[in-house]
Amino acid sequence: MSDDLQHLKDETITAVKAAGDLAALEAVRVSALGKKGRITGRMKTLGGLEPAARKAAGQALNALKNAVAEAIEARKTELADAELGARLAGERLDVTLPARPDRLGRIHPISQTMEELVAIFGEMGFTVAEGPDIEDDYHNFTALNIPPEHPARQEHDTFYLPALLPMLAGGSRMVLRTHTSPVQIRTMKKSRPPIRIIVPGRTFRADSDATHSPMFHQVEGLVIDESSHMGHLKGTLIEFCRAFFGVEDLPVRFRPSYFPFTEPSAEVDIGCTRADGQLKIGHGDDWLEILGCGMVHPKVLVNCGIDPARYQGFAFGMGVERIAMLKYGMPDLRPFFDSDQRWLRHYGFLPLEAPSLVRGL
Ligand code: 2NL
Repeated sequence: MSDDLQHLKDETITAVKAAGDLAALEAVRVSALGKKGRITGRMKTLGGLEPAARKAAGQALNALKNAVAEAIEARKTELADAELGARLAGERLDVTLPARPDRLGRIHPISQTMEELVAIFGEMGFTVAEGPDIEDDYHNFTALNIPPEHPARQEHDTFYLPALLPMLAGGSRMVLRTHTSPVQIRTMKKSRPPIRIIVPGRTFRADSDATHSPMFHQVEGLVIDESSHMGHLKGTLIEFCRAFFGVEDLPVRFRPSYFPFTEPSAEVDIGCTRADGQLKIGHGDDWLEILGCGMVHPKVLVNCGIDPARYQGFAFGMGVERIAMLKYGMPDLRPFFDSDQRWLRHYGFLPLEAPSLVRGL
């Protein structure tokens, strides 16, 4: 190789090695091998040479061209590797860092309370049943022995759906369920006793003030077998109240009441004190109503195809918002469904601090 060519090679390869990034390397490539590049320029002069000289010069130039192209490829790989390395270093994540406490979400008090109810009744042998929010008039009212003229059926208490598909409900309009009882009706219709279920879920009534939300939650329970009686009802609900409020000797009282779907019926109160505007659950001279219950009415059993001469049982129902407010000292119902982050941070539960049956409620 001529000194001249050697010089061109050294210069070009030095420039290739000095290129600091892919753009600089491309500039070097164009200046050497591009249309107007120095090596390309030399190639163009070959035509004017004698055949013998042309062959030798051609081989030398080709070797030079290949050496430069090879050096460019090698440098390109080096630069790409370095670029990737720098990006990876910049994007490094420490997955072992603890979560930021201010970014943690919260479990909504309704979810938390429902889980507590499921845990307590689950320990007692109940399973969970669910059903649709939209019901027909029969499952929400008629099967439950609620008469046609009952005030709950009135337009201003119940959300009726537009009569778009009357054939689906046998001519009557569909409703947003006003309680979770239709799920018990459906369960009794489709299964044989013994039945032991609780039914947590969303319910709807056309009511809105400081203590009523048009959408709220209930948990109802149902036991049907050949021998469960009022004594079992009382034992189950006393045990439930004591587990839920975490007071071992909590006073519990059964007060006669009326529901169309149970006979006899009772309301359940727990002992409390109201001293200087402060409510304290547990003991004292006052009572607080927390749920309703009774022996399932024979007419309801018949409506569900269950023989009341052979089977009997009890049912109960409670409002989830109400018992959550009592247990966790929440003064107002309205923020439950405002999705206000400050309220949720204050009253919501962290997964690991949430009370559970396993660790003692
Ligand atoms: C309350 C009272 C109650 C029931 C719900 C029920 C369901 C069927 C048959 C018989 Cl399918 N009873 N449920 C019984 C008594 C009371 O709820 O105050 N709820 C918030």
